[in-house]
Amino acid sequence: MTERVTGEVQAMAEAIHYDVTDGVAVLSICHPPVNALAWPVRDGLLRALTQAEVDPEVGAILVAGEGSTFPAGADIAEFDAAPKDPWVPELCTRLENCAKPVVAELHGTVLGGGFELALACHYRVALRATRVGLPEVKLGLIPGAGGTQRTPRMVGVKVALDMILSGRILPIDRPPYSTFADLLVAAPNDLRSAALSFCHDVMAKGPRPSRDRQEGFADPVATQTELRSRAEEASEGPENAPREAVAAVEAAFLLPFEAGCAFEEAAFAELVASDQSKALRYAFFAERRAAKVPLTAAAPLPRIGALAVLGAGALASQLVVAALDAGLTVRWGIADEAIRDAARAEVEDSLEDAVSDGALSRDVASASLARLTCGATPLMIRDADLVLDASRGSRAETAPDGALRATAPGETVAGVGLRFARPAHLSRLVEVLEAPQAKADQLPLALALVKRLGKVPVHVRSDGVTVGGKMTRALHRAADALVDLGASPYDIDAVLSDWGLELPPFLQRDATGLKGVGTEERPGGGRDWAAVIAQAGRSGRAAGRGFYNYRGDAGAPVADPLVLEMIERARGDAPGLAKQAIVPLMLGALANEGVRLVDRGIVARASDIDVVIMLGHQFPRWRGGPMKAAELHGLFRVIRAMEAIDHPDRAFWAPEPWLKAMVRDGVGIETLSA
Ligand code: 3H9
Repeated sequence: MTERVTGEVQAMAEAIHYDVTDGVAVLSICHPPVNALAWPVRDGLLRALTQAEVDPEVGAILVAGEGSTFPAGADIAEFDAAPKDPWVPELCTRLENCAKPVVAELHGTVLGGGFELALACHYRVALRATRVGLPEVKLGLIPGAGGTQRTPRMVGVKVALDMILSGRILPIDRPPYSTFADLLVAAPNDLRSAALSFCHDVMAKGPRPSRDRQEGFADPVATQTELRSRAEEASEGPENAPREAVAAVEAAFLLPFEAGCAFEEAAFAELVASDQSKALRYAFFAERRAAKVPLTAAAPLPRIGALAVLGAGALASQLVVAALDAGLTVRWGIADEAIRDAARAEVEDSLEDAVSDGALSRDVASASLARLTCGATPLMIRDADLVLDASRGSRAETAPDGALRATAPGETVAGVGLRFARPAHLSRLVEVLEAPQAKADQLPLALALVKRLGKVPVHVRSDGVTVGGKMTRALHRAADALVDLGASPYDIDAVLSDWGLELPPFLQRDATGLKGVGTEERPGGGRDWAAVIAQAGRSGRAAGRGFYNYRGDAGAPVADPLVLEMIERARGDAPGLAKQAIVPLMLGALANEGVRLVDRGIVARASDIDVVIMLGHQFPRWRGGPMKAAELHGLFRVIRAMEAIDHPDRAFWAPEPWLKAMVRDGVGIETLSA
C-alpha cells in the first residue's frame, strides 16, 4: 500500500516541492530554467532536509530536479554579491552528514554546483542520457562546493583534472564517468520508480559519504606524477583558475577532507573576486543576451527542418557541414554536376576524417550523410524551409526572393545577410546584418537558423558594416597612431601580446596582407603605416616580409631593423610614448569605437560588441572583450590616457561623452545600450 504525505515547508514553497512516498522524502527542486542553486533553492533544500531528517516516517531522502534538469550549477548571477547562507558547500556538507541515506536522481545537464550536490548525496541514480561536468574553469573559477575534493577521491586525479580543466560536459553512461552513478536508467518514464526502489534498497545500508572513498588514490605514485605534470602545464597559461584547480586537487590528495575543502573554499573566494572571473561570467551572460533580439513580429521563431544551401565554395561546404552537425536536412544546390560530385565527396571525406579522429561515431556520420542531398539548384530550393545563398561573388541567379545571404567581407546586402566567422562549421559567431530594405520575415528566419545551428547571433543594423570590421579598423588606426607618437610596432605587439591578444595588430596585418595602394596619410590625421610598409615592397607574411621579416627559420616573425629605420625616416621627431600607455590607449580607442556603434544604433548593446570580438576575433575571453576590458582596466584611467596624448586624429581620440558619463555616474559597460 502506498502511503502518501504531501506538505510544503513555508519558505521553500516555490523552489522545493516536498513529498513523502512510501517512506521516501522526495525533495524536488523547481527553479526554472535550469534549477540553478539560487538562495531560495538552497534555503528550501536545507529546510526540507531538516524536515525529512526528523520525520519518523522517512527512511531515505531523494533529491531531484523538476523540468529539464537536475541543477546545472550555482546561480552565476549571485557571484557578484557576498554569498548568502546557506551557501552551496554548507548545503553539501549537510546532505552528506545526514543520518538517513540521501539519493540524487539525475537527469539533464548536471553541472558545477549541481554535480557537487549530487556527489555530496550518498548515492546517485541517473538517466542514461544525463550529462555531467565541472565547467567552473570556463567562468574563471574552480568547483567550490567540494568538487575538487570528492571527484578525485572517486575517479582519481587524472579524470578529475580532465573534467575540471576542460570544463567539458560528459556522458554519465560512459566509463569512467559511469563511476559516478550507482544505477543507470534507460527510459525517462522509469527514472522515478527506479530511484524510489533504489531508495528502499539503501534504507538498510545507510549513508555512504563520498568523502570517505579512496579508490581514486589507489596508486599514489601515479597520482603524484600526474599532479606534477598538470601543475607545470597549468603554470604556462595566463589564466589563474587552472593553476588553482590543480593545487586544490593536490590538496585533496595530501590533506584531510576538511582541510582540502578549506583550501578549495579560499581559492574559490579569491577567484570569484578576480577580474578574470568577472570577465568570463560577463561573457557567459553577454552571449545569451546577444541572442535575444527583440522582434517587431510577436510570432515565435520559425522552425527550420530542411535548409537549402547554394554555392560550391569553401564557405558553402562549411555551412553544409555545420547544418548537418546541427541535425538539419540539407539540400545543396550546385549548378555544375562535376563540381557537385566533388563537393559532396569533400563533405564525405571530412565526415570520414571526423570518424577516424574519434570526434564522430560512424552512426552519426552515416545519419548526417543520409540527410544530405545534392542537386540542381531549382530542385534543391523547392522543398526547403529556408534558402541560404553562399555562392561566391554575386548573388546566385536562382536564389529566390527573401533568401538569406551568407556574405563575404566587403559585401553589402539588400535584405538580411549572415556573416559567419570562419571557419563557419567551427566558429560560433554569426553577425546578422539587417539592411533597411529587409523584409519583415527575414530577421526571424535568420535568427532561427543561427540558433538552430547552435551558434550565437549578433544583430547588426547595417547593409554591410560589420562590428568585427569596424573594431579591427579602429585597432589598426589606434596602433598606427601609437607609432606616430613614437612607439615601435614591435613594442606595441609585445605589450599587447603579453596583455593577452593572441594576434596583436602588426602581426595581424602581416597575416592578412598589407596594401600598398592609397595614401599613406589617414583622413583624420596621422599615418597608415601598413601603406608605408607595403609601398616599400613588403606586402605581408605571404610575401615573406611586412612589418616583420619571415624569411628566417621556419618562417617565424622577426623584428626588422630596416622597418624601424623606414618608420623613423618617415616619422621624423615624435613625442615618445611610455609602454604603460599602450594598453589603456588601445582599450580607449576600442571602447570609443564601440560607443559609436551603439550610439548609431548599429548594435543594441556594448556587450554585443564584446561577443563579436571574443567569438570571432580571438580576443581573450578572460579579458571579457574590448568594452568590458576597458571597464575592468578602469574607464577613468583609459579616458585620462586618451586625453594625455597629442595626436592629430583628434576626433578619433576624443573620449566619447558616453564613456565620460559612465565614469561620472559610476555605472558599468552593461548599461550602455541603444
Ligand atoms: C558553480 O556551480 C560554482 C560551484 O562550483 C560552487 C559554488 C560555491 N546560473 O544556456 P542556456 C540561465 S558555477 C544562472 O540558454 P541551454 C541562462 O543565463 C556554475 N543562470 O540554455 C539562460 O537564462 P536566460 C557552473 C543560468 O539549454 C537560461 O538559464 N555551471 C545558469 O542552451 C538558459 O540557459 C555552469 O557553468 C547558472 N548556472 O544550456 C553551467 N545556467 O533564459 C552554465 C544557465 O535568462 N550553464 N542559466 O537567458 C550552461 O552551461 C547552460 O546554460 C546549460 C543549458 C548547458 C545548463
